[in-house]
Amino acid sequence: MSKITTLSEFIMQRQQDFPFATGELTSILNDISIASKIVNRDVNRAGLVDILGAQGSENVQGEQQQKLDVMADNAFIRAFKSGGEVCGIGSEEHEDFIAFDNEISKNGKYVVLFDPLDGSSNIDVNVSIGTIFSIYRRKSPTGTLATLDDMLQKGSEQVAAGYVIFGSSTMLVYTTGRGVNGFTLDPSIGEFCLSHPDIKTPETGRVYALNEGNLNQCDPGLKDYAEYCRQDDPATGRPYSGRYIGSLVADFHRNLLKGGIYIYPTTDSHPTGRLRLLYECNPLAFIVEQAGGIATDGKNRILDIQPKELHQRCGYYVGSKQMVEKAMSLLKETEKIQA
Ligand code: AHM
Ligand code: MG
Repeated sequence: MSKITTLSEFIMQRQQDFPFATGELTSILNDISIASKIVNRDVNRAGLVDILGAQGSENVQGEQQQKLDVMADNAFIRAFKSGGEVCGIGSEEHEDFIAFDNEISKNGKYVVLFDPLDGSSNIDVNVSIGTIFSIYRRKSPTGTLATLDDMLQKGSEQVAAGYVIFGSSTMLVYTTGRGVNGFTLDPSIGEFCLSHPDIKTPETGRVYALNEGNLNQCDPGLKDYAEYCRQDDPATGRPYSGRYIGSLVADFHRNLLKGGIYIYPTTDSHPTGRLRLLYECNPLAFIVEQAGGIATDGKNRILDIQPKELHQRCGYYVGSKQMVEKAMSLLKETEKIQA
């Protein structure tokens, strides 16, 4: 049997790769791992105890919050607040960012932006859901309260990002800009164990994931791309398989491992896109690039977009390099024909 490497061991080993590392980022990643285990426990019990269903309140995007959203949000905020390395957070569940107003946190060097439980409409039907996080160095001076500017940084400034998928097993996948590694939770020992070292996403794949119900509402070039995906061409493996879970982390995770493209374009009902740049698009873009893939809003590299507001949304095309490039070229061609 080969030696098991736990997430904590791995994080410690990696800390030694950074000569001046002080261990703060390491602590944040450990806090995330603990909060993830708490959320995992609650997600697993969701069908057993009476915590299913909407809590009755709406989040800032006007969507119904599920109880588990709130629980996950609380678990992560508690972890970051008590850890002392994080001076403030932005969460998909809160209209404003939260600056931790205590002496220890004010000295924290980092901010974390996160979606505590993405795909929450899937909770009631037992479909995979996930947590997504993104860590930045603060811009404001230590010793003061975190500011909005700390939160509104380009994705290229991320120092770490990752997600936890609560699926048939629970996995934590993260990057600090030196490749992508995946850890599977072994429930019998309560540890995330290195199961997917140095993940590289295939250059191309055979899966396209988009909500085809939106095709009449979006850029006509996308219809052309969907048509391309359905065409018969054994040389390129087409027709591709359409797979859309409707749970970003799950769709992304499958494509990362197997190859594929995930698309959520701008549509008539979501003219600026549905997914949030800071909580969803940036962290997954950092991961996909580290794994050899691409993430764009249709025109710009996601990681180059300067955010203007906390809950900013954008169109999203993410996945295997060749597939995203093909989608972009068809979008451009259709644009030219229409001009
Ligand atoms: P959420 O953050 O409110 O859960 O919304 C994000 C989710 C993604 O997980 C998923 O890919 C997408 O919204 C599904 O949207 P749609 O139902 O419009 O296809
Ligand atoms: Mg979300």
